Amino acid sequence: MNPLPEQDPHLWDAIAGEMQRQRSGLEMIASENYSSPAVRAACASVLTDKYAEGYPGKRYYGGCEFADRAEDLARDRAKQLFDAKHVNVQPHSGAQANTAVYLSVLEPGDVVLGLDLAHGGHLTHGMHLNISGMLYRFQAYGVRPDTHRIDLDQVAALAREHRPKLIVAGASAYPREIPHAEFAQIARQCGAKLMVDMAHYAGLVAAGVHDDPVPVADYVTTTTHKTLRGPRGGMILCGAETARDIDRAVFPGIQGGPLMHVVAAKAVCFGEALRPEFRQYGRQVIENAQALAEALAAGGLRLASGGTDNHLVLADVTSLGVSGKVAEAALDRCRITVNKNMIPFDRRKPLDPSGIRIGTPALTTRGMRTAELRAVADWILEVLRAPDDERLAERIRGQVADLCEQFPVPQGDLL
Ligand code: DSN
Repeated sequence: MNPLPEQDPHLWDAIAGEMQRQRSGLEMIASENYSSPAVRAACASVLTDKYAEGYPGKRYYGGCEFADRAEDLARDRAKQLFDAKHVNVQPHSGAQANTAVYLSVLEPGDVVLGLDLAHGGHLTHGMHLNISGMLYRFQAYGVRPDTHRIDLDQVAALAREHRPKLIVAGASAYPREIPHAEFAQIARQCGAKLMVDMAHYAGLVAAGVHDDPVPVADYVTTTTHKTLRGPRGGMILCGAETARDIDRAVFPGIQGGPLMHVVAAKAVCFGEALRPEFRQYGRQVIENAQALAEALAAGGLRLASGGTDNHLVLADVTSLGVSGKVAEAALDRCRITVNKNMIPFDRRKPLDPSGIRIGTPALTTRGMRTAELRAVADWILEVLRAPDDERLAERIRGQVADLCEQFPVPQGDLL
């Protein structure tokens, strides 16, 4: 029985409101998804009560036999899923995973290459207000102005000039496949290690529909809650020779006790991703994103790189006369959730940029396919052409509600 409505009605209002928001709106934030009832059951389990500092078989607390079992399941399944030699499933988040790799490989002041935040990078790839940018000397590479694809010539030139100790590949808002092998070659040529942050597309890698960084990268970091569709958290994959250093960097380097309920939920997530139907899910995420991209482009939206080969589309909404901030708010009123986003070479500012980022992982989890994504693209275009039209918004809200009813979220009876 759920004790919250009676015991803590104020908090329960917030949770129930979020549940209703998820059910009745179209979640199109590219980094979000709907976890399964089984993932959430593990998250809500008694493992939240357990201290298990250390690793299976080597803990600093007694009573860890069941925590060990859960963590072993998570590690073994992740190794199988990604064919990795070593896995650390304890990072609380993707940011922690990245920070642990930096701690293990770098000394303060070392030079690192990372994708410019304004070109789709992530704040943990050297943003000046993030610990990565404070401790290490990141040099930013970008995308090419003509293709909006990563400028590998620039990466190679920066590598020759700065001799980085680490090259970071991976992105937060990049609609194309990351060229892992090319990054690995550049890293080898300049004697750098390669870290790939596949947080956004880990589920696509697991599904076999995105180039796999594990065979070529020294370190692969990820979150588990985006395309991978698990609980909110992080993970590091690496070779046997760096396993000990990575484990030490996570604990005791940057974290104390692992969140064992989340580790257990990661085990559930990896088990789900190992099933054959997850491969179909990954394929559909990409097909849906491509259908969305084609329909948006046909309606006059300029797309970064002209389209997508992954789970997201980056659209320049100024081509329809609105800013990213206005677009996000207008779509929100219609219960279509996206986020404003810088586009490459944006002349506007991060808090009111020229673009929006739109993703298909969550809608695909609801079972939507290309026909539904084309319909959603048409609604997005209608709203962006008339962001203040309240009668239009009312109609779109109705259409969104009908679609949501047709494709319920997998929330089950759990919270
Ligand atoms: N905040 C995540 C995203 O939306 O891409 C990355 O950590």
